Amino acid sequence: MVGKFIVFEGVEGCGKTTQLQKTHLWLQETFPSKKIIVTREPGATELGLGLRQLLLSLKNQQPIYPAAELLLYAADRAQHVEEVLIPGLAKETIILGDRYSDSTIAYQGYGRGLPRAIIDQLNFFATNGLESDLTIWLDIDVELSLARTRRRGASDRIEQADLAFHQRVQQGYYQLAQSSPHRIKRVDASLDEQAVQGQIRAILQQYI
Ligand code: T5A
Repeated sequence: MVGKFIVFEGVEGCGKTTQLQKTHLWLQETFPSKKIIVTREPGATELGLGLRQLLLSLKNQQPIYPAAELLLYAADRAQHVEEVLIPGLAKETIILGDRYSDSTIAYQGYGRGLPRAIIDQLNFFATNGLESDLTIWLDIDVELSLARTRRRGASDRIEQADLAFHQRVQQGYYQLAQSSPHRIKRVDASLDEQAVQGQIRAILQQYI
């Protein structure tokens, strides 16, 4: 098997991080000789960690305007692609990513209402055309997923956006999955952790 880039996407609290960790362990057991790494956006590089702090912290007194937010996510992605993804894939690594370019379409496009043509251009510029090989979309009702994040404790800047924003983001994922059915596979993320993991393994078993 050559290097593969598998991304987990979805609204806040859909369970990506939980499922990514379980998938990582399972793939390590299944392919013991294969290098498998986990990465995320924003914040996979040193530069990205600084950008993540700027983007998500509630300490900033000034609002971050949508265009600035878009450019900061693009900067994080450009660094991530060069520093982590391209070298990893060249070494035939399986890379499990927590969010990638579809997040920008869903959040800054559908959520903030920024033009899709600009987002597509910026995504292409930041990634040099590198797409995920497979994206697993954890589909869940937004009110249920936000309730999960609230149970976990303090919210970050984007989690605190209003319900209508998160519903637009969810609509964005739905549209993306409709338009790219070969690359984006849906799982029902409202089920318990084991059941969600079962769906993911079934997809990966077919894929790998
Ligand atoms: N963003 C990101 C953009 O706006 N544009 C972009 O281009 C990019 C890349 C990233 C933020 O940046 C935005 C999106 C985000 O707002 P983040 O901290 O990485 O910030 O936020 P999330 O990616 O949303 O991560 P979360 O940790 O909030 O959510 P996860 O990873 O989806 O969920 P997880 O696994 O941490 O689970 C949340 C809670 O639910 C429980 C877990 O135990 C946990 O408490 N849980 C379940 N409970 C019941 N049943 C299940 N099946 C459960 N699975 C998990």
